[in-house]
Amino acid sequence: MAQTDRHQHVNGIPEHKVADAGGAAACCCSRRMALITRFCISTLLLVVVLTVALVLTLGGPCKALECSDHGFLHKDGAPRITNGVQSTHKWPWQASLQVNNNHICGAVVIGNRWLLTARHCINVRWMQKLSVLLDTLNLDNQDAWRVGVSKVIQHPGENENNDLALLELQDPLDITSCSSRNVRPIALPLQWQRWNYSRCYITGWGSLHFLGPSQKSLNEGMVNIVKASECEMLGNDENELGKLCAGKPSEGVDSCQGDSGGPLVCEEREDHWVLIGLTSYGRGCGGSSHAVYTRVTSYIEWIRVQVQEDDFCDKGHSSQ
Ligand code: 4AZ
Repeated sequence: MAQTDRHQHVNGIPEHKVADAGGAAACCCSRRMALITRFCISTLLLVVVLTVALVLTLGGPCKALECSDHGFLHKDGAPRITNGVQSTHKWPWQASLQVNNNHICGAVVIGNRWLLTARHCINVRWMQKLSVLLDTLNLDNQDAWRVGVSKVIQHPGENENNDLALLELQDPLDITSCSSRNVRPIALPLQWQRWNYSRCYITGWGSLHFLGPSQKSLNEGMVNIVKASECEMLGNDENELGKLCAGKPSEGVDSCQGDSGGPLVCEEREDHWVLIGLTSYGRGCGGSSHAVYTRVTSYIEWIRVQVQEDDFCDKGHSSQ
């Protein structure tokens, strides 16, 4: 009996209870394993969700620019024109049109392969030597981006009318959201767009006074666009339809030689800019009259026909 008792009791617990306790321990252990597994899976899921959110917030993998990306100033970029001020941020669509690496005119990036400039800036004898300098405020900057021009399409107009030309690049810019280059096309307006903008700027490396030297640093000036009826430079015949007048004669803010072909842009909504004009001509610089700019809205259809659809963006494409 005593023997039996000894067998039946382990540490004072009857043997069948000991067996039960062993089962309970195994059961408890597997439940703990299940809890740990569940904890591990939830932690893993949380990490995956947070990573996806982070990647989405930071813009995801590099993507090519779309029409809706045109016209935005880079916030992280560093911006005179007669009586303007030196630019302290980079206007990312601004280019210098050069012959043998010398600045002759301004130009404006409008797509992956295309820029606009003034037609009077083009001389066919220079064709082999044309390039554009991008991504710089200073023309002496060794880090600036030079791209050759492979083709020029001049508007088939005459005299100082229809003063615009398209420049096709030898190599496409292929800017992506991850690109370190501060280059971005300007947004083109719609063909029949009317405007009433309060902030418009001209930019360029042109001279600070008539017959002065062109500048190494990019300059900018805030100007007003005035109606043809208020502009001493324009008559009212049909040839004037492709032009507009802008400037700020009261403060002497004006474009000058070497600014031609460069942009007149207006802020449409915060940080989003539209190309309204191309610097064309004037009576001296910084005097009492406004200057004349090629009216971009008048040439949207012409630009669309020359530039293949895959590289054409106007604001009508901006919701893509
Ligand atoms: C030029 O010769 C030029 N003040 C451009 C603009 C103006 C005058 C001359 C306007 O390129």
